[in-house]
Amino acid sequence: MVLVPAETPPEVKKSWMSRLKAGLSKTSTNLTTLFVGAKIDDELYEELESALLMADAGVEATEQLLNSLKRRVKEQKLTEAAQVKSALRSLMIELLTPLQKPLVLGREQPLVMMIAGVNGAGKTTTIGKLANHLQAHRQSVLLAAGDTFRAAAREQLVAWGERNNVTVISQESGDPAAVAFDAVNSAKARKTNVVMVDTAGRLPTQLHLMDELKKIQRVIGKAMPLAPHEILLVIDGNTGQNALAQVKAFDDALGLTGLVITKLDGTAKGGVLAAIAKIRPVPVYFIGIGEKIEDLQPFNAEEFVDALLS
Ligand SMILES: Nc1nc2c(ncn2[C@@H]2O[C@H](COP(=O)(O)OP(=O)(O)OP(=O)(O)O)[C@@H](O)[C@H]2O)c(=O)[nH]1
Ligand SMILES: [Mg+2]
Repeated sequence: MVLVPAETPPEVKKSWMSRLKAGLSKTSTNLTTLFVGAKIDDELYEELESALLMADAGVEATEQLLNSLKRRVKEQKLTEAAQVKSALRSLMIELLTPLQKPLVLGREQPLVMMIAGVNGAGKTTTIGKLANHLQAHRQSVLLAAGDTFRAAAREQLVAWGERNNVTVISQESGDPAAVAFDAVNSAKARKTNVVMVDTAGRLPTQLHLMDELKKIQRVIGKAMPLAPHEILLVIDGNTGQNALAQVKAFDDALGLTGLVITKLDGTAKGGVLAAIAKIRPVPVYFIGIGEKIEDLQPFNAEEFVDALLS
């Protein structure tokens, strides 16, 4: 069983798309106005290069897109700026499509997911939204409050648990690895489908905290061999080029299986997905487009590019 975006009612989807478009509107204005009434010349390519770099697409992805675009314009003998824009659309979809991968459910019981990321990226909120999403797909859910540093963090997860009517395993002042261990064992006993382990925010440069994450991962494996099955990194979509550094660092430490990009409803630039696709293509399972429980949507490359280029 997989998570299928097709089950989303059309009116909900429309509001998602408009929020995503609004969030990415600055980038999309930069990327689209340069084509208006333009001639296909060096100036057009230079403006496009600047717009892509400003959108945080990074040097490598920008270069690849420009080179492929020039080649395509030549091969297909394109003469109108609008045709070039549409060729860019196809190339961007090609670049981002490898990131589009569904989260496959039901392959383990319980399916154990560990959620990591820097401070304030949206980990706990994403877990709350995901709990709702998974329940809509008839999965029972258990949450582990692995952010044991702050009482407020625990309470925040408990509140999401109450909103979703889901049990939260927590300890007053426990070791996060022990909380995760208990949660997995409890899910095994209760035959729960999915366990999500929340973790405290940390910078990849805080080596002792990265070691702590590795310990949580290792200890989960003691409760259930081959778990955690999913290791998700949550990234704030407004982070810019540093998002790529985060993906690399957390992937090197933990072996990421997926990403969630949050806050794309804000003032995110969006281009960083191109940089991720080019340099470290970890699948993007979901994007966050708001603070509410329903504001999570599976990543779709074509929809995303259309939000960027329309
Ligand atoms: N607009 C918007 N806000 C979001 C989104 N996701 C999360 N937030 C907000 O971002 C803030 C931080 O979210 P948290 O879920 O607490 O982030 P966290 O990664 O758990 O933070 P720490 O545990 O402190 O590291 C909260 O105010 C959330 O409501 C989103 O997709 N859009
Ligand atoms: Mg949190």
